[in-house]
Amino acid sequence: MKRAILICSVVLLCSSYIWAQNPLISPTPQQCTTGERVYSLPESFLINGLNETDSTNRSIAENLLPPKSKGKKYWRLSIGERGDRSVRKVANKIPKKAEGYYLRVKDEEIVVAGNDERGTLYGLHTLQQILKQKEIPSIEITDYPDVPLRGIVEGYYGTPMDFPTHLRMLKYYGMNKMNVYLYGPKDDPYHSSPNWRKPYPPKEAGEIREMARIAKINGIDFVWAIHPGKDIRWNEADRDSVIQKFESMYQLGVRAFAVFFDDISGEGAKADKQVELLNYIDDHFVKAKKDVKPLIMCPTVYNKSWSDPKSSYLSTLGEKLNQDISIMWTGNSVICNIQPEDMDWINVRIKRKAFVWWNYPVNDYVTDHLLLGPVYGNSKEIADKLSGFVSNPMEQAEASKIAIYSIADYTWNMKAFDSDKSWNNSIKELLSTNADALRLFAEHNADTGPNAHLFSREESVRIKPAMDDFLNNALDNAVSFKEGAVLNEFENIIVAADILMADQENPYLRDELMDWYPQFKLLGEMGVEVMNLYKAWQDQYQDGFLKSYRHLRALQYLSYKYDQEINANASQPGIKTGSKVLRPFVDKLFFHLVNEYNHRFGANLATTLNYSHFRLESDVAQLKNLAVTLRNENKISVSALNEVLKWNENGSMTLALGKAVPAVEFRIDLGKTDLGWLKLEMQDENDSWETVGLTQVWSTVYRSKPNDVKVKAIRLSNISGKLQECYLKTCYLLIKK
Ligand code: LOG
Repeated sequence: MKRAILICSVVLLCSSYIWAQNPLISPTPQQCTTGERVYSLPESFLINGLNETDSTNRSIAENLLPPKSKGKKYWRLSIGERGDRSVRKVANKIPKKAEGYYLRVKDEEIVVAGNDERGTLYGLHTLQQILKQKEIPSIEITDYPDVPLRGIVEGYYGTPMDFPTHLRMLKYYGMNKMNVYLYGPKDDPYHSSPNWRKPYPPKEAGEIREMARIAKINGIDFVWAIHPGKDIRWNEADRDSVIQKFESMYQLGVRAFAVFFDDISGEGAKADKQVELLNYIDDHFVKAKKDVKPLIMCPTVYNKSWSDPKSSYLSTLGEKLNQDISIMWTGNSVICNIQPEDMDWINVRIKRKAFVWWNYPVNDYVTDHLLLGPVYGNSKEIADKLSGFVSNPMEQAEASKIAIYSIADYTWNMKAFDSDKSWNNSIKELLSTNADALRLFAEHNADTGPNAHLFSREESVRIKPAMDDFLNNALDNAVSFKEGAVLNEFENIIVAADILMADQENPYLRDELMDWYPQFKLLGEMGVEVMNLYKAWQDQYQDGFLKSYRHLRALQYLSYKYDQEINANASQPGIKTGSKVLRPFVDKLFFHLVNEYNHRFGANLATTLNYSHFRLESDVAQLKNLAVTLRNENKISVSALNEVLKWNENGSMTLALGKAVPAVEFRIDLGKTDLGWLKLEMQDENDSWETVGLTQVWSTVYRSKPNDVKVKAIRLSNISGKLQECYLKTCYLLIKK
């Protein structure tokens, strides 16, 4: 206890002092003390120990400052690992922890002493951060990670990051002291079906080789993952196909491997067969190679909500899978936060510490939203209950850095993790000159919107109380309640959007988010105008009211069109910003004021904002919360599902259209050609239901053409009398414009 208090206080001391100096060390060190003395930066280093450390550390150390030369003020820098002569004098201070290091700045001399090579690398990364200031304090840091494997699983559906982005991101992971990167983009055809058996073509092979090399020099294990379960046959030929593919990756320099069995059903999902294959790979490839890291697998049942108490899937893995193979786990559901008891639940079953695959900030299930808010929700007491913790990012790589920075911080030093502070720092790091603009954008682009996983994030937390107060009080014609703060927020949004669109500091971020900023600006403009509408109402200024009203209608339409046209090919198309607090605020205030106006003046101004009257109803758990959108004014789409859809016996899904609409064509792709179990019915204008045959077939897409009949609803039901496993790849109804 006494020790804990002591450590706490030194951390505080360090951070407050460091705050004054502006140096920022992230991830947060375990222990850090600063002394009274402050030095101005030396001009050069005389390095001691270069011959003993590895080539990566050597080149980082040599590039910190120019070498000692005539007329240049120099300091001595000693680097090395436990046991090296160069760091002998601090040998007893080096933490006996994997990847730990000790760093000291004292009397114009710096020592960086790692417990191992990677520890030294991390010490050098910390030193790089310290050297960013003009003046540095005397400092003593004892540091090591909480979680053994920390990093990224690029495992999302959608466009994989491109080659230059991969290289840039690998450096970022390394600088944040992450040590593992799992390569498994679902839409790389050589990772999954159809081409997992084939070697990469020369260009892609060259890129993987380079990625593995860059990962290595950044202290990261590059793990290449295969996803064979969609069409694997449990025979020797396919077993050898996996080994051969791994061998071809080994030839490219890959020294760590994973096998993912997520989002599959049928033959590939059998636990004993998976175990047999994995143990074979482990015994005949991984262990035989000597220089390959322990194998990692992602199970088919990768979260608790899918685990059937009657199934032996998880216990088979626990009992039969070689002990050195890691098992991944997303938590209680596909997308969720993790508590200690959740880890206990899985760990006893799989008889090892689970390797957490955290599905954040990934947005492949809500591609019309960005998840840029603070990282929060996971327990700070799970470090010793897991073997690894990796984050699945968004397709927007640069923007994902906001979350990645904090996940690196969290996994390094859980107890000290401060979500808001880490989030603020990540933003400054990503865009220093325009950090305020980016922070504003990020705080209003954090939530997922409605989704099948029922995952949500806080959004617009700072301004929400003022907006709630406004709606609760100002509408009763009382005082103009905190109007200033709300108006100011919208004005700032317009400015921030312009600044971000014109940003020159981080072109990667600007280009990636370029489609989002105009929508954000429109929202700011709507906000300002709805406040004008409110003022005109207060002042009983009818002309002003009508002018604002017309402008608002135009802005609403532009925002709607924008959402319809941009990001149109994504699985959940469109661009939403400020969807949790800001937009509902604008809509509610607009609706209220226009209604009041109509009431008082007997007018008939339109208040409808929601262009879509469509609803999805279902007793199938995975379907009931899927979003429905209207595209191009004639296509009513249900968002796709990535995972396997378990359509229960007698379960049905109804697309209710709100009124009778002239239907042209209905298409559904369930990833299967055998759809005898599915009944399609349509409800006509008179509310009667008629069964329609799913007849016309091409590829796996089914189509029914009801000759422009007017339909009020479409219902699909499982009539097979048993559970059906399929996907939901496409589902839409075309109507006449
Ligand atoms: C997939 C993953 C996807 C994520 C979020 C796992 C293990 N697999 O539902 O590829 O990015 O959820 O949509 C998944 O999470 N399936």
